[in-house]
Amino acid sequence: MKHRLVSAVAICSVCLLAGCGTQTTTVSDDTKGIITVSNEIKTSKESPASSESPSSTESSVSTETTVSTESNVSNETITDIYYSSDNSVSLKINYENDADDNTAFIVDGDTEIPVDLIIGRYAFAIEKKDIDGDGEGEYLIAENEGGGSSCNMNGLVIVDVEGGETNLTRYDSAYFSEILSNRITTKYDNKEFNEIDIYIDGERDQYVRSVYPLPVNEEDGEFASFCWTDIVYIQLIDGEVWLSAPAGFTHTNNRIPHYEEVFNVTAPITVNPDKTIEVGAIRPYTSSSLIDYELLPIEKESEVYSCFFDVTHDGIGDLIRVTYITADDFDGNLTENTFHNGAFGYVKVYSDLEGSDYFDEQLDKVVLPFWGTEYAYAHTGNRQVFVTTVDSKAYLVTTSLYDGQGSSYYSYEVFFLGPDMIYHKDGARLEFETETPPDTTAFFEGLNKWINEDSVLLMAADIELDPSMYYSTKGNVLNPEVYYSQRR
Ligand SMILES: [Ca+2]
Ligand SMILES: [Ca+2]
Repeated sequence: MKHRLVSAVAICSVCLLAGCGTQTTTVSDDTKGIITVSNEIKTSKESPASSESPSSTESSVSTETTVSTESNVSNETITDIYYSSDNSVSLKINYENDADDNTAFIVDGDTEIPVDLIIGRYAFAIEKKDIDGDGEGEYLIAENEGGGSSCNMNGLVIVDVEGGETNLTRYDSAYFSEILSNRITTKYDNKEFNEIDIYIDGERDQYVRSVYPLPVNEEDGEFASFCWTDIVYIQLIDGEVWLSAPAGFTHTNNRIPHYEEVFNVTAPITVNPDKTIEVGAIRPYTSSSLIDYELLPIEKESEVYSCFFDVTHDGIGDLIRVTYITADDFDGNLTENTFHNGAFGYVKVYSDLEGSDYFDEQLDKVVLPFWGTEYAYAHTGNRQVFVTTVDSKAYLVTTSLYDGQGSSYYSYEVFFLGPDMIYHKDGARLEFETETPPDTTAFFEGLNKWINEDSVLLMAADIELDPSMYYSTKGNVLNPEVYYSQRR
């Protein structure tokens, strides 16, 4: 309730002090944190700051500073401009000495539309998209209610400009915090090992089985709950809206959330034509989804294949490498090995390296992989990874097709990457007794939608097949069909 109250006050003060037209309606739905505000727009004769538009390889935020010398009191306006992904529209935020005087404008061609945003710091975003299907674009804005070192609160605002009126539909950060709190629950039964089971929509998560809170400080007491109130991100990626947040831990005697050692969640947000929204499947990820390992002194990691795909969807190719590990055996001969946690090798993604010089041998010492997975002959390393491009966007696909000891586990995950986040686009899971398989047609049809002639099989380790290891090399790039056709 606290955040919601603050939000409502902030809206009023911004609107009054900004003098941003006539507020014709204010509808507040306290149960949902949705607030609709409507006000008139003005058309600016100033040209938009399109010359400030950054190229796609640069940060999409630029800052202009205007210093007025008219009065003795320093009167400095700092302007942040946030561009849409195609640079066609932007959001201009003017920061004044008195935060109550801050103003926000949508800049669309020659039109400047004042918009009653809650104006915190940083992390705004804007996209234009036809939400209601009337042929006219609405604006999706990730609004920043406030930010700091361990605090970031985004809300989602849908701005519809119609007949000279600007209608805002707002879902504030408290609205999303509440959804996360309600849909993510925990069981802390294994206190001996500080293990916490995560349940999403009542179902125990298969992949993030447990998380480890900070070593419990005796004064703090023990783990109390997850907390979603201080950091909530709304991201506009590829014209889609995503919710993401790290889990904060609170302790029984200390309710200030800790964000170290956290797991993150992401969920797609569907914006309906009537401007209602739905938060889709919530997916948790730990930092161990990324890669963290050290080779033994006798081991050597070599690249067998590399390619560039933009799996972070920021316009710059990301380096994807497939490696294998060799080691000196007891007689000093170089052998393929399974010493290193049974790993045969790795698939690793390094963000945004296309066009830059890098040195194979030194790469891991200079740049940390953004994402990675090991693979091995052993059943624990039994997995497959390919990279694919669908609708001009690159995705990583991981599958696990495993039959063993009478049980079968089939799964696939389609995702793209962001900092510490995995944005899950599609996936399915099947678990069955190998002797009595269910109809797997739907599973493979779903997977096949992501395979096309440009897809690259990075590697497939599968002990059920002979050969049990496939991977692309520079001279022989494999299509995933080479492997999956045998598994259908
Ligand atoms: Ca529309
Ligand atoms: Ca990229």
